[in-house]
Amino acid sequence: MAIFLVLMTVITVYIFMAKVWWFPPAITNLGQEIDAQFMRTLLITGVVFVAAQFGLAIAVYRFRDHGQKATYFEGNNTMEIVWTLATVVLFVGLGLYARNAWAQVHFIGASEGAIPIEVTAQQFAWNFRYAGPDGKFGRTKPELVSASTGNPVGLDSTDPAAKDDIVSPVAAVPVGREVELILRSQDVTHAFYVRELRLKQDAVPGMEIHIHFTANVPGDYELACAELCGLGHYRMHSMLTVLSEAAYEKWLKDQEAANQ
Ligand SMILES: [Cu+2]
Repeated sequence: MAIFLVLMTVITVYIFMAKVWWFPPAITNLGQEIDAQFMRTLLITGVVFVAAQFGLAIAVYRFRDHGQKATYFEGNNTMEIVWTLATVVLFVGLGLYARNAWAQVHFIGASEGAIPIEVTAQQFAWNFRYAGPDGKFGRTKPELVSASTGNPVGLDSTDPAAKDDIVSPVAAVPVGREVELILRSQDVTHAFYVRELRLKQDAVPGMEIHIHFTANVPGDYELACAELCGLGHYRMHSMLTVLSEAAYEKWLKDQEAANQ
């Protein structure tokens, strides 16, 4: 048993240190902050884990059966207080360390110049709406929603502001610019999740939920639905493409032309 404990601990530590199964690199400053917090947490819990498992292995070996009589004692109040307090200090301390990253996502809104993109989730697809040249989202009506006739978000064509709105099944954003997502759902709860953004947020029917990010590295990143939302959940995914400013402008123009 002692040998098993030591082996299990060494293998576990190796898997984490060698990053055998690891997440892809973060592409936002916030993502890097979250990773730093993750590493802090992992380091502290890792030290506690190794100490606890080795301690257990030593106890198992030292107090193995020599035919001696077992004795009983009532516990140790000082030890109880010490490890409870140590746990409280660690938890609160890590929480305080992370408050800045948490606040950036949940308490601080997007800045003035952020590009708004409306994200509509439905079983089992994503749609992204851009406001178009007028910078205004046009009216939508639930009764006009019809994916099969090419109107997945229910754009109302009688509203002039809706005419230039761009709807796309994939998302493109310019590198280094802040983007504000407005998350909506047409049916059940879905979740927007892009690993490289380190951002996961539910889309809830009847709510508009705002999140924001600034992607720093161009590339294609998979967007997966992270909420079990029905039988087709496994295939509910899309792509987030981070483009240079010029390529982004061109992409928008192409979408406009395609939407005409
Ligand atoms: Cu979903």
